[in-house]
Amino acid sequence: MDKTFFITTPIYYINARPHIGHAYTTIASDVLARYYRMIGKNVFFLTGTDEHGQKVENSAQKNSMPPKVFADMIVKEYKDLWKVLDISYDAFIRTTDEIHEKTVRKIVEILYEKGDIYKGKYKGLYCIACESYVLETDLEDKGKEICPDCHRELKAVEEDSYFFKLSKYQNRLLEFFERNKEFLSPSFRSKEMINIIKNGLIDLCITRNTVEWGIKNPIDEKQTIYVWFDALINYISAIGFLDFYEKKNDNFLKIWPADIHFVGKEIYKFHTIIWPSILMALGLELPKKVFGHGWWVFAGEKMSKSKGNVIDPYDIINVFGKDALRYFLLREVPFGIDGDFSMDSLIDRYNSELANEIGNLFSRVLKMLEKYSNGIILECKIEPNILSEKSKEVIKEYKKSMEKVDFYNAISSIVDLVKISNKYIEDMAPWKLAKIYPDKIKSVLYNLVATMRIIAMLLQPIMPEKAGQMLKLLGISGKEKDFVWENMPFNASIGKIEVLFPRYEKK
Ligand code: ME8
Repeated sequence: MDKTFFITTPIYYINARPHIGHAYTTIASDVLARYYRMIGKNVFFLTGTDEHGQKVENSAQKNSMPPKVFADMIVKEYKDLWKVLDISYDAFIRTTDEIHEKTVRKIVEILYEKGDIYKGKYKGLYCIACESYVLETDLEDKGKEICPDCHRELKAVEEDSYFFKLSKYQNRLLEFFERNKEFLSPSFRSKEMINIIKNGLIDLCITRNTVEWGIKNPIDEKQTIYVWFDALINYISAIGFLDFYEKKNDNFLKIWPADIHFVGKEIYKFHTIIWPSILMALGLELPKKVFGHGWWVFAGEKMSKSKGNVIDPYDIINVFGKDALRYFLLREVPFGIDGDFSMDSLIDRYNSELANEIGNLFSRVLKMLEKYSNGIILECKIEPNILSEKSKEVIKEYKKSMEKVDFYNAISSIVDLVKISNKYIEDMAPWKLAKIYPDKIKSVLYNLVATMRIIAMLLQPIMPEKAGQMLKLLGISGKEKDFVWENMPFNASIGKIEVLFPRYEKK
């Protein structure tokens, strides 16, 4: 049997509620998971939450809650949102899960025994808020000890710490990048990583002495493990690495390596330098791809919890519906680059494509079917025509785009097919045919309905609920997967006509 196609999202920090940015990555992962399931692959789709560290401890304190109780509350918000958005994950890993904690501790022990983790002394500057050590060379203003990320004052520290030998993997990593041009997408991001590696990697301090809320270091229980070292391991703790290591249970190898790690562009460095090095140290295969997508910005600034300029997904879902949100996020901007979020562009996209093109096509054709054939798809001779030809082209283009993780292009090709179908109605003018050639109208309506079945099918990963409703409207139940235009059955009886996407009038 084929290897399971393994898709992951980042595990999200739980210091605040999920916003559009988190929904974006998770929706993209879900669309790809649904696409691969639709074409018959076994898929394992993993998401989860990153729950340890100072930031979470601080947020919990502000809310007067113990960190785990606070975490449970935010995790529920994530799970509720994923349910509303129809996210079809197979597993949800929390870094506070026992299996995860055990796996992280085991990995620290394995690498310590191997000599890839060693005890040393860290002397330098530390940002408490970011939980990161800052090099003198990274200071923005050389005279001022201010964190380059959060701009808070840095603390000078000297303490016993444990280090992961990142430097040891530098050359192998460079070779890997050079041999695997597709590893980091979009490809323009690879150059930057290659330069970082070429400039030399220094060993990574993986323990913290001042952080309470975290996984204890098995070698020195007074310390906690650095959140990023803890978090990256989720990708294997969730799929049975421990059982594989301790009991030789090879279910793990049916899923690992990841086929794609979806991440935002601010964290692909962790995923393409630190994570592969940890995997090399463990003797495991490296992920096939890390996709570093762009950011949603708001009025030019990155949306973030700390800036307080975040868009609440429910504000959109409650007005336009979950599928419109799924569609918009992947349709508005090519996946690799940044996008400026605005309500005006959402409304324009919704009205012009969902209401006026897709919705209109369905309502016009269904009304004609009611009027001219009692709501039944009548038998007729099936002949190649512009719509069958265009459908075949679009199916090819769509598959190619999905496999390149180019959601924008995949959706554009569907929209093209919809536009051509609407134009076909104008050109054929069935209302005129009805009077002169009553037989010809059967084929025209069949051609339209067969194309609409393909449109609905292609939309299934993107708008699962609406696509299901479209198929029902065409009188076909169940999930269609065949992609054969001619497979639209005769005698299907259309459902009760409903408006798929009511037009939104700007207030
Ligand atoms: O970084 N636009 O968690 P996090 C697009 N726990 N995507 C955005 C976004 C925006 N404005 N804001 C957030 C962490 N995202 C770590 C990850 S993985 C082992 C550990 C998305 O809660 C995007 O995917 O800060 C980004 O990488 C992720 O949320 C960061 O989530």
